[in-house]
Amino acid sequence: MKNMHKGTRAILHLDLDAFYASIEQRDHPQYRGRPVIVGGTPDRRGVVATASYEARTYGVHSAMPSRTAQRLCPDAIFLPARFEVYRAVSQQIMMIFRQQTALVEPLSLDEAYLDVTDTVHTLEEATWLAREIKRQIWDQTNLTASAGVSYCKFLAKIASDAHKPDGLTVIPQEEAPAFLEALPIEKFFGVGKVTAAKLRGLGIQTGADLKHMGEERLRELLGKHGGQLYHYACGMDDRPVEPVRERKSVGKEVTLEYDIRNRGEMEHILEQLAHQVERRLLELGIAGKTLTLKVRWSNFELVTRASSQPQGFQLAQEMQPILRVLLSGLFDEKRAVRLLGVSASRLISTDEMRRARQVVTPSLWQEAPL
Ligand code: DCP
Ligand code: MG
Repeated sequence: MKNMHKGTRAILHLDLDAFYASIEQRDHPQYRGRPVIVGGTPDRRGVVATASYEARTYGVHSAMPSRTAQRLCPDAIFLPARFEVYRAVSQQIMMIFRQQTALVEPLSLDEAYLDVTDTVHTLEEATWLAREIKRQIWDQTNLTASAGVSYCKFLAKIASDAHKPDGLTVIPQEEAPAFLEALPIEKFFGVGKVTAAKLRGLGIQTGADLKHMGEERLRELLGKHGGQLYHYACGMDDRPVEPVRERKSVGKEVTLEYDIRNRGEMEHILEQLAHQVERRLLELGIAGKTLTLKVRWSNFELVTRASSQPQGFQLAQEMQPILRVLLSGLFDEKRAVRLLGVSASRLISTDEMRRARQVVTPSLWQEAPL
């Protein structure tokens, strides 16, 4: 195989398969080969964090209400998440990545980009390296990962998703145009349900359609993101792999499909956002001391309101009452909202939070006879 062109990068994307569920099957052999769902229980309005591949054949997937999952797959085994274990495995795999290159950008506990341009000479070598990393993950953790190899982040990520589980997919630069032309728009980075529906409404189904539409029209339609999408459709993505920086906040926000005025609806959306923030906090083993609500009104004006919680917060149920108070400070029945966001900042570790919450039991109480 010929050497890579000067200036061409070699990017790997690695993503573990059914991460939480695979760890549960690894640690509980009696669940292997069976449909396992990690997440909230069906009776308590829980949601699915992830499902084993056995459960996925029934249509179960992440973020689905657990009750729906149980209906689809009555034999499913529901297990609570063990974040401490998942975090420890995550540290193991990130260590494997960092042995190969310092340019590791984790995206979540089980997923990272690696820039191995300086480690390999050819795409073929990059592929061997990906195989070697998969082998090391298996040897050290007994878990499988899927890998994608390409010349940019966007394609490396799509490649790792192409043949899950335990896949290894390479998209060389010369094959990228044909691959992208056939790619459904939903697979493009940043295209969610709303954008996809909008594009499909205009008859745009694939990367080829995006390309034909041209940069200008896409920009008119989707703003700055439209321009980015056009570049992706042309196989251009020069975003660098960025090793982690210190995290200052954990937040989630959503631009609504339609502007809303209804307070109940806003509270419902904030509840969902709080759950997503909770998940990230639990994954990272941290808590917040400041909770911020962000609102963008329909005229694009942006406002935030924050509340300080000295004992720290981590769970959605702890955030919800605070968010309701923050919302009532902003709510205006005459104004419509187009974006809502929730974020946690002034981050502390779970241990620090526990210590801050510890109430010293008076010794008198302990010694008092029953
Ligand atoms: N996760 C979650 N809630 C979601 C999505 C994911 O709690 N809505 C958690 C559980 C997953 C882990 O994050 O195990 C990693 O997410 P992935 O999207 O990589 O999904 P999986 O690793 O479970 O499956 P896949 O094989 O598709 O990567
Ligand atoms: Mg995964």
